[in-house]
Amino acid sequence: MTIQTVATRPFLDQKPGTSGLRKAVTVFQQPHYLENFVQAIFDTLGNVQGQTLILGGDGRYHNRPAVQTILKMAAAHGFGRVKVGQGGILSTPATSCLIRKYATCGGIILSASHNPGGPDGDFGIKFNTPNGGPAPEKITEAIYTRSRELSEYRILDAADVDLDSLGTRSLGAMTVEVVDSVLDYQALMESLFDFDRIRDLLTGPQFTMVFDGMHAVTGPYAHAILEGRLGGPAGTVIHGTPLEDFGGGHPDPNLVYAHDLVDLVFKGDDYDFGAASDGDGDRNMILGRRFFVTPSDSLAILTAQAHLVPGYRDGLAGVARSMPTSQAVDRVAAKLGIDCYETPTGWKFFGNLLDAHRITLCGEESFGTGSHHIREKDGLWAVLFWLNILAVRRLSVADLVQEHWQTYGRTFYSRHDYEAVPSDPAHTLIEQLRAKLPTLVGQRLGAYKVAYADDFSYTDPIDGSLSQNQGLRLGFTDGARLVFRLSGTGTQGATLRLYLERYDPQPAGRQDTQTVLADLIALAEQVAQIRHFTGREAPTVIT
Ligand code: VG1
Ligand code: CO
Repeated sequence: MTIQTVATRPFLDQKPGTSGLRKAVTVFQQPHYLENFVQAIFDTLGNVQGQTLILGGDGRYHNRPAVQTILKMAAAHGFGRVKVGQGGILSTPATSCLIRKYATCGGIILSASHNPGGPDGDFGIKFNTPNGGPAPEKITEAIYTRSRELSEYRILDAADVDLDSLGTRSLGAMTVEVVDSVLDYQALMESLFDFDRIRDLLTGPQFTMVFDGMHAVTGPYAHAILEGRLGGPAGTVIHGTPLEDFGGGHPDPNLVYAHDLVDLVFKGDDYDFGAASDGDGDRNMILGRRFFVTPSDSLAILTAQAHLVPGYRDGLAGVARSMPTSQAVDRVAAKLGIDCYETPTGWKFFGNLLDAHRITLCGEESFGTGSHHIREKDGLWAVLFWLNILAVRRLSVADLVQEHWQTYGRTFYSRHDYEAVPSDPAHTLIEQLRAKLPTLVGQRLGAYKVAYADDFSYTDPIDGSLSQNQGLRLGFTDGARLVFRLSGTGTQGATLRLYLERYDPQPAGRQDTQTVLADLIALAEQVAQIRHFTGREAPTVIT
């Protein structure tokens, strides 16, 4: 086995977005494309002699060959050990868990998260730092810079490693340890939640649930924990086998893409609780019987009920939400007398706050919720948190949410996505609106008066780093908001996200969110000319 030094030319497009480098599979299949990016990561890390790396992915198409390539490159760079999930499978939260538990120098996650997979789908790669979290901007920038200048990469000339049987084997001077994908993660969950109580709930006659793995990475975790350890009957987990193309589906747990689950929980009376996760297992959607819990409300409710859960019984240091996430959690934090931070979109911005013990829980409107237990959002964790609360309270999901609204008021919230629209006009929309913002402050728009209008920028309270241009915000005097931003995870054209929010301190009954938000939707069109710039009559996805 010899170490080869392979001449290469830089690809100029290896700029990580909101969460790692995401491109079409065909882009990653170009000769040297993956190798160049991995070389850029290793160069940015510096001396890795004898270090341990965690490696795994969500099982999508190209996962296995990419794992083999990265193992051989790690061996050529002098890593001492790589812990790789069995079959190349590790969810994003499980990877974060392993990095922290074994104090490694980081980990590589192969995933394009909720983007579709298969030969015509997307692939992605993300580097996580020793705290278990996504690399912060200064590291992703360094990786990008390095990717634009490198001229060679190093790789061991060796046969593929067996990824399917557990245990250690050698690859050159390096040890490859194929680990159970679930065990360490499951142990962490047991340390946080009251498994006995959840077991009573799942095995009792009063409660039925269904979890949709969407043929993505969470299947094995959900089978082991919900059905195996917690006694949920067979069939609790549907679509629980990871498939390279996610069964042709779009592994994004929302009302549109998780339609099989939505049909089960919304059409019949069979289920009290439904949940789903995404491609790499870091997102969650929570449903009650014919009831959808918005992710922003979910974060607020977990915060309000955290004292019922063993791992959080001693109180919360603080909470954080991404800027576009609704202000529902702010109101709970105010009542609890704890700090609430507002960060830009993307989990990497929570890392410093978690490391500095400023916050315990955090979340995003995009079906992401998590805590200080790891440094990624965590889909199954959120499901277990909900189950723990329900096991104690013995209320229906709808009743628990209604109770929350009665106490804190209701935040009507929705996100409208215009996916894969032409890039240039989408950017023009943002630029024109950005230019217009200062003129809007103090103006009356319909029933609303503009309190502030700006392009969100964030100074990290721990390391002082500044992140600018994080989304256009239009805030009204009554607390309502409009937020516009372009996605940093899409791979085709541009995706415009419009976030709408309105607060009602004394909500009456079950009102329809889109109806309540109708005048804000019209206002957004008026200020930003969305139809004109996107060429679309309506959003692709409404959540
Ligand atoms: C989206 C979400 C963001 C999330 C990111 C990664 O980013 O809006 O909240 O952190 O995806 O999630 P964007 O830039 O497309 O809006 V995942 O589950 O893809 O790791
Ligand atoms: Co994800």
